[in-house]
Amino acid sequence: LSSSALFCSPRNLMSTNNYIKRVSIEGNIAVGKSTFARLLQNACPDWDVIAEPVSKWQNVDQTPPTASSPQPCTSNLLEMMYRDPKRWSYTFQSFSCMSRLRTQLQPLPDTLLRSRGGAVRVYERSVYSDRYIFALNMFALGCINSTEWAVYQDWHSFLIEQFGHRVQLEGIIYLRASPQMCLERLNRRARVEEQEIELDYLEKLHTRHEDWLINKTTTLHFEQLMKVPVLVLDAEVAFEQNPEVQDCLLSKVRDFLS
Ligand code: DCP
Repeated sequence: LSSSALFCSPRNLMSTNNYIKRVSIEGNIAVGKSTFARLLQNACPDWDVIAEPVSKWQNVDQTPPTASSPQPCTSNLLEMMYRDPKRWSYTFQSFSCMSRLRTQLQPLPDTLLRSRGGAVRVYERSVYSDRYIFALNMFALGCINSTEWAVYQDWHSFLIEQFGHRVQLEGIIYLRASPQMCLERLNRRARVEEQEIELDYLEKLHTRHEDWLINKTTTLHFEQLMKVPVLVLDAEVAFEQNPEVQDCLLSKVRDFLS
């Protein structure tokens, strides 16, 4: 089977399932994906917006709580990855991708499944940005070695072959802003694990987004992914406190999905 045969057409899903339109929001670190996802959820309450499971990466359970030790023992894999990327990048990238897939595979609530015209499910990032933005970047930086990269690609391709049809994207919303703006927002939100991130790292991630979503020069291993339409939204302007900009962005998303 070629990988394209493994992606059944979303329209065909209607005969077995109700139709689900899935889109992912992509963009650099701190560009505003979560804010935009919340905005979509408020404007379209019958859409199923799935947040990125960052808190799971910050709290990896080591041991379950017991009667004698009721506090669960957790480790912060996000912090470990930024502190020692050579040691922890592969572990982080495997855990973040698995936990994302698990979250995104959750069944849609029945009420939403029955929405007229089909349900809309919005993902904050995808298993594709995990691979073609972050893991690939860590490999290029030498923080994931060639054996780890071969292993990563092997299980990632296998998972997409097995589950790709259940997280298949019908569209990608690319929130695009300069790396300088992302750095400003990153410093403003001050997530402790990210305090050492420099402009250079955000520039590399920006180039990876551009290569994948605009220039289309990234080598993708899933034929269907190459055909997914991309809506590019200008995220340089702050939209959080600006209802006019929000309305404009929302109408572009509605047009894109109609
Ligand atoms: N991350 C990573 N590798 C991945 C996915 C995420 O290294 N495969 C890191 C980058 C960030 C953190 O995890 O430090 C969360 O990344 P996102 O860009 O996905 O989410 P943000 O919360 O930064 O996005 P936004 O501020 O746009 O909502």
